[in-house]
Amino acid sequence: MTDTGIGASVRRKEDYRFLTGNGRYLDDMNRPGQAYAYFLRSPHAHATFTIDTAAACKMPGVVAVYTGADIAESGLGGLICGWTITGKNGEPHKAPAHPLLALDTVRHVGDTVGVVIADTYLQAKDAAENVAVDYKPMPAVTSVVDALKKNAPQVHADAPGNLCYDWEIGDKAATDAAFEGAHHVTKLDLVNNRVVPSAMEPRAALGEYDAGIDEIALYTTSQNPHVARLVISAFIQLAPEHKLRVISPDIGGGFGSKIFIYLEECVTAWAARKLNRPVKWTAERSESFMTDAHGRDHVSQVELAMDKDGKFLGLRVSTLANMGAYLSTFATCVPSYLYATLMQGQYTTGAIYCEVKAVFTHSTPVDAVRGAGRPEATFVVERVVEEAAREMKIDPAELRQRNFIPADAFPYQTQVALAYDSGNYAGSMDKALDMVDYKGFAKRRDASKAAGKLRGIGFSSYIEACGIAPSAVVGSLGAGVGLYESAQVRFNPTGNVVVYTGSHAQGQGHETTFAQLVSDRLGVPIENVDVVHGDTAKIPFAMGTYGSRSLSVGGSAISKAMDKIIAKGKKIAAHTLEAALEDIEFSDGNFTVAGTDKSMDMAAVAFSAYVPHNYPGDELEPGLDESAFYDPVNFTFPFGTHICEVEVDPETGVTEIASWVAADDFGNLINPMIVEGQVHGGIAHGVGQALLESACYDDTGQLLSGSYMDYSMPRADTLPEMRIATTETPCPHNPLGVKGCGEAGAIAAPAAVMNAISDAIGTSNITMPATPEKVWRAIQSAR
Ligand code: MCN
Repeated sequence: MTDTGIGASVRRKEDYRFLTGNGRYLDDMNRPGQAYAYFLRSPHAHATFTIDTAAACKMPGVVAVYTGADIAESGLGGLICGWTITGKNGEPHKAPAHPLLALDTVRHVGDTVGVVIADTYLQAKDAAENVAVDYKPMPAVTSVVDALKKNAPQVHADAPGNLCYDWEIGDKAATDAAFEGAHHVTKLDLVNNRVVPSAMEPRAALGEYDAGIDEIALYTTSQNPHVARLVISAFIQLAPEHKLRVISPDIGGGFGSKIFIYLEECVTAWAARKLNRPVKWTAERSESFMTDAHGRDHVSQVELAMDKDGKFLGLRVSTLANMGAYLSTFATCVPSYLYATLMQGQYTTGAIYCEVKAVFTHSTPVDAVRGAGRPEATFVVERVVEEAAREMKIDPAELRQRNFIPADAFPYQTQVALAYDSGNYAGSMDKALDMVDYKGFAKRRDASKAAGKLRGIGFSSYIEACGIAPSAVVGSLGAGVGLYESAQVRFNPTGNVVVYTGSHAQGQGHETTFAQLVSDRLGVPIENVDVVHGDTAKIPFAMGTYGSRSLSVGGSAISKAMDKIIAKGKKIAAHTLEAALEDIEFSDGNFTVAGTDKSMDMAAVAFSAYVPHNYPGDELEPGLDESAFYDPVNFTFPFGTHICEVEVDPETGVTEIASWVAADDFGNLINPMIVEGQVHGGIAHGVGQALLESACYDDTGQLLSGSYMDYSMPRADTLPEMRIATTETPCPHNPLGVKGCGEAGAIAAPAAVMNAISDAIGTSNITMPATPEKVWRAIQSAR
């Protein structure tokens, strides 16, 4: 290992730019003559409306005011969901229309009824006050449970009973049979609270039209610019597709919320062309709360059947999942294939059945937020396992150990479609137990007790399927597109390298880790490797970043492109050194004729590639610039055990996280420091959900926690020092042997926190977020 190669904790190359205020964020970008868009949002969760824009159009600086009728007149399509779920009845999910601007009915607070475009943002905002919208409010429903009740307000006429789909996975008969023979069954009712993604940078879009060539450049905060290009060009009827260039500059956090196609970017691009003038929009924070896709929001019942030794015989899960008012781009797959397929957990459970009803409500659309389905699955499995341990009076670590899939059982076909690639679950548990000093816990509990506090310990042994890709697999599960990744590795004549990657970072450090891959393999100094992402005019068609896929899929595409660079380099070296191709060996950045001291380094090969004098025609083209597309055969399956210790004050219900240890397995690590940072961020995310965060609606559908005055985020002092270790079980099917790490903490953490609180207060009857009030009440009810 070099000090900049694979496995080195290289400092992040991009941080100089970020820390010196030179990041290129969208709101800092301006185009000559640009106008500003202000979107008019519904204050009601459910209403019919009429709209009159005449007065607003006459306001100072106003360039145009558009409504749903204008959009419909232009023949623009609505937003679509790209993943089809086939229900128990054999029919596809219900997909009601989602117009870019509402036509005559609004279905959630923040639903968009019009857009004002003016010379300045304040003029647009002022004019919006003069758009006369006559709302006729109607009853609304925001809870999944209520939405399924008879006579509940209906969100869409073409989704009767508010049901989007009723779907199942697993063997129901075998699972029922397992329960019949069980010694003990543990049951839990669980709520997975709705969260707001809260990226530091709000969403933004800036459309610029070039009438001379009929092209739109759309700057937008997208995690996947090519998917945005494909979909938005179709929505706004700009053909051919490449007439839309999507540029997604530095992104200040996404956490999933910037994967989706949103109406604002479509309308901004469309209006820029219609007006032949750049149009810019940046969300205000309250708009982010109302319109960024939310996450989670499940209500579940789970039952675990065991034999007398605590062996897991069967798991039965029934979940209601909130879709919100409209289907966001990937909403349908989150509570189905990204959720129920993880119900095997790390265990050999013999039979599993999970059914999911996806439900429309008058609330903000729900889609993927960091973890997307997998935190919800881990929460279900790990909460019920911990409760089972308590009921069976078996130590929770021991109960897990009795049920772990053994290390020699991989690849392991689960009961719920997935085949785990590799793992050593007992190994990560052992490491975590060592770190936490499990034996010393009783002493620590006593010490807390002496100080008037309740101490608890909670485990979360999570598994996730990430590296979301295999095109064949996701296609067979209903995805509208394949999910591969692309890369181009381009040498310049002077021996430095530009990597064009289809992955796109929102803070994950790709410019460093991807450069490490190149430096390590091709022997180019890391400072001579630049990584370019986020511009459809520069990078090959690609699928972007989500599902912790960038290293395992995007990095593997880079690896494949480097294979081609080396193969080409060998040809150049063979020609230049007048040797047979099969005699050329490549290592440490040098091409050497085997058994001789004749060699050329990478820089010399690159220079030769661009200044050839006598390359033999068809056999050897000039240039050293190779592309690759990589489509893996399977997901990757990171795993680990997190152990959280809490201290609860029984007088106030305040929970303090006393310690956190984690033993994670992400296969081979490219940059351990970046990985650790990702795990820290993920844990903070999950702790936020467990202790603080909740998107709450009142009975009329108002988002009560619609600002940071009411929506509480974790801060540095919410978190303890986190001790993170890794085991390394390489992924067997990608060339780097890596697994994703970007979501692991958020997946593991909620269950660990809630298990620790339950242990401390002696009851599982507590829901997230475990606010002091709820904890205090749970303590009183358990007395
Ligand atoms: N890495 C590594 N070795 C490994 C695995 C990963 O060195 N074995 C490095 C990668 O090269 C990359 C980083 O760790 O620099 C994360 O890699 P990966 O797990 O492939 O995840 P992605 O880069 O695809 O990022 C997506 C993931 C997701 S899905 C969310 S949501 C998320 C997250 O990452 N959102 C984030 N981390 C985030 N971090 C920040 N700062 N901001 C967000 O919005």
